[in-house]
Amino acid sequence: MDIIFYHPKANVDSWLQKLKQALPLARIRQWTEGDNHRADYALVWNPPVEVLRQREALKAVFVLGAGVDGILDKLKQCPDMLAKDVALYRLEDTGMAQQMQEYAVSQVLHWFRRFDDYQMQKIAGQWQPLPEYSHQEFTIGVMGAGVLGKKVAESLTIWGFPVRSWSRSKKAFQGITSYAGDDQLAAFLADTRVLINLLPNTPETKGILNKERLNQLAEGAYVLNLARGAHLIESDLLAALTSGKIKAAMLDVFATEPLPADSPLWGHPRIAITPHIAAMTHPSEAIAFIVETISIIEQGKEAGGKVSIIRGY
Ligand code: NDP
Ligand code: OXD
Repeated sequence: MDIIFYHPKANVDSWLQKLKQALPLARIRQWTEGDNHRADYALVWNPPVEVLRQREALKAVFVLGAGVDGILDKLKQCPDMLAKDVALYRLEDTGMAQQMQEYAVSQVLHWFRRFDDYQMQKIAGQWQPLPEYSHQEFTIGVMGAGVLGKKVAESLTIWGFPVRSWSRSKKAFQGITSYAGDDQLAAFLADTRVLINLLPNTPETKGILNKERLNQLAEGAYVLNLARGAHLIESDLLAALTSGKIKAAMLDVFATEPLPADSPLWGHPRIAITPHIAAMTHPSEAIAFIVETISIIEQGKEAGGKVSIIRGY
């Protein structure tokens, strides 16, 4: 079995070493320019078209992350990048759900216990206990109830917050109120105090966090964007922060990454920023998932993590 690997930023030697340990019988190589030899599988992140186009013997491509918007955008521009019979897989969880839970729980508790307000008071040298928030007025709304959204929503129920989710199809998760489809979006947003975005970036969800949607949230709501910068209209968020409709936001993803030095988001006192690290791909866990999936494919069975190119996630 031949496997090609391409990742523009990762430690390639370390990946190759781990892959060779996990698949000792496979021939595994890093893709380099001009390589047009056969490969059964391709493991990629943001690949140039040449990594996949007309690749002899290719059975499946593994995207080395959870989101597939990057590769699907490229496929739209170059439809011959992937032959119709080549399956596309993504990483499901592989340690990312726990990272998302840690991120979301720590930030929700930070806001709930008013540590943002106390930080402002500290800067002003003010000693002033503030009224407590109640769990009942802190409804958490998780957009996207897939592999990551479900786990994040579950981890917040434990703290006693009312938790709701929004997805395309209705869910029956214990302790979580499910809203589904465009018809129920307004009801989902109404009364949501903390909005956590874990949607995939598709033509339907692009720009979904806009003025109209932000205005439907509870007064003084909080926004946590953990999915993609393309979901959020940054200028609409800034306006909603100025009006007080939104009290604070924490953003891990941005319309342009790295976030440009002149972005007004940097200096905003009510916006916290992390550089797209909410959930990283951990090679060992990712490789375990890929090895298992290849074994299922080789047995001619259906494996999890298969992307629907038509659906866009
Ligand atoms: P999944 O594909 O498992 O879940 C996607 C969820 O979104 C599903 O519940 C789906 O509904 C819902 N959804 C999709 N389209 C719509 C729509 N039009 N309307 C309503 N709901 C919709 O994805 P993951 O949970 O694995 O990942 C989510 C995203 O998180 C990734 O696409 C990626 O962009 C982002 N991400 C960010 C990271 C970071 O470090 N910041 C790291 C990893 C991922 P249904 O269940 O009905 O299909
Ligand atoms: C991913 C990401 O999609 O890191 O995996 O954003």
